[in-house]
Amino acid sequence: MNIGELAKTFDRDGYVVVEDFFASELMDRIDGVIRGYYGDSPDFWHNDEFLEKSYTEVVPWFPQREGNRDFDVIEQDERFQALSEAILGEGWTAQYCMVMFSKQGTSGQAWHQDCPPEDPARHNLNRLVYTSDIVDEIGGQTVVVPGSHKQGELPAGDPVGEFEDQVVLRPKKGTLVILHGHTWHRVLPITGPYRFSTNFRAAPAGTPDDVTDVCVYRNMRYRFSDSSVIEEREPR
Ligand SMILES: O=C(O)CCC(=O)C(=O)O
Ligand SMILES: [Fe+2]
Repeated sequence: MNIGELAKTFDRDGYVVVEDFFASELMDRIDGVIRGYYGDSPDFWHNDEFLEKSYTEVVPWFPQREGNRDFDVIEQDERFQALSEAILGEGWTAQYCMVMFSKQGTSGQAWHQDCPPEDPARHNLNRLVYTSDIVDEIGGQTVVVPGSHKQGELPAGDPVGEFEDQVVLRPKKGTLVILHGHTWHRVLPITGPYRFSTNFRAAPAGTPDDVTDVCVYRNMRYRFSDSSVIEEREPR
């Protein structure tokens, strides 16, 4: 692994994919912990307006907030930390670990930016770990637009339409995907039984903890802290 090269790719594309970053046995163990937590049919916590407008159907879990220590070994991996530092710079901080679960027949996630892009320096970093293969038979592929972290606001328009230059990622078990919060991204619908990813969010020095409170979609800006649509967006 050449950390300098990976950081350069990240800076150019707004994301970088590293296959086989985590050992298969570790992934199997974490995968089991997550499946055990969700069981068969987790409940949704978002209100209906969010589900209806956002085309985003995920059930989040913050294991470390509940005292679960199974995920610490990933967070503490030295290569993981070194790559994070190369991308975020000195003084970066880990925010939280969040598992995002989607069940069969749900729409995945619409196009979004995790936080508003007006200040290019103010952003979160997604460090996404996949504990089992994302395959076309199950769906839930992660889609990104390369370089869009430097192109400002996600254009208003069809929340789940296609971009010409989009790239579909199919991360395998053990793959690490590092994704800039301003990069335009989405998750395709889930056709198989379920799909999840585990996100170790981090941020550059000085980033407020609530940097991802407002999410930018193609049809709205949504604020999670009070479950409200703070801006409706129309294509020009
Ligand atoms: O689960 C994924 O592959 C992407 C999730 C996502 O949008 C995020 O972590 O901000
Ligand atoms: Fe996201």
